[in-house]
Amino acid sequence: MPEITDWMVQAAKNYPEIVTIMEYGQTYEKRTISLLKIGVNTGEKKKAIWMDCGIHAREWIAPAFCQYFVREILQAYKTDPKMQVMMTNMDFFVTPVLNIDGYIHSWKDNTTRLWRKNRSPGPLNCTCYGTDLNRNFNANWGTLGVSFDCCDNTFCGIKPVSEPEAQAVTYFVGNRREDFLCFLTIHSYGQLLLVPFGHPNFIASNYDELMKVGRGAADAIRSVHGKHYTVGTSPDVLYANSGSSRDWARMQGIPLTYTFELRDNGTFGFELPQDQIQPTCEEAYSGALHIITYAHDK
Ligand code: ING
Ligand code: ZN
Repeated sequence: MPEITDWMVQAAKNYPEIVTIMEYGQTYEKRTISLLKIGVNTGEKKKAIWMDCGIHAREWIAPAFCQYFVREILQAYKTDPKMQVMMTNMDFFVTPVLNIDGYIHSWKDNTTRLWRKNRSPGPLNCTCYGTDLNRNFNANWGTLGVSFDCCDNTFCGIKPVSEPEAQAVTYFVGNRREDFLCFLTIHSYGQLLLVPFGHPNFIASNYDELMKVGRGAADAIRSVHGKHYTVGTSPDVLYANSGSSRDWARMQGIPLTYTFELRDNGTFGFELPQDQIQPTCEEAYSGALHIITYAHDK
């Protein structure tokens, strides 16, 4: 994690005119949650793109992807007129690691490698640690695909947005909800592009658009290394859930909200081999760029 913090500082140093670090919250263990704001300073009010990685500790390919994504858009900014236009009209807000405490815990040793949740202690009379941050947002909280047992991996917390990491995103994004065209939250694994909503009783008003753009992104992904990504809602693709950040963001009025489930399909799962990091990032970049370009051009 100090490596990722150093990397953020370097990015801001190397591109002082377009990159700034913003601190927008604290984890349970009092670590600072920060993001990179990337865009041309026009002095005007701009539209925005959200991307967060590492809301789940063990999904190590996700923070790797956020760093790859930032490097690529910064490179593209130097030479690609389209990226220059997009960075003039929009700011990119990228959080490389949201669940910092959990991420550090998952790096500790072999027994903690598959940690998923954050690291807040359970409620009274529970000796287990951690809340599933992607069940803790204020979106049909506590209704489906969650556990109220604080020892479970999908423990949704004692109330909506009980966790400081979920609070940080809720405040930051909520305060700028009209600016955001797009909210991308990056997970692994499964090779999926999930659209709202996780609750089968609700359908997004722009479901057709979300599916159309999602399928375009899946096509873009397939064209890079031939990998197949499935597009759909959680209940259609796997199982229902509630309290996800993606559903919350859509309920805030952000039109294009997606969960990326990166490689693989379960052969290695969370322990994706090193030689797949680069190709996974390459294909996911083209998928993300498809959605972002659509959001910008619309
Ligand atoms: N998956 C996500 C999770 O929060 C999800 C998203 C939900 C996928 C429901 C499929 C079904 O569980 C991971 N891997 O975190
Ligand atoms: Zn996840």
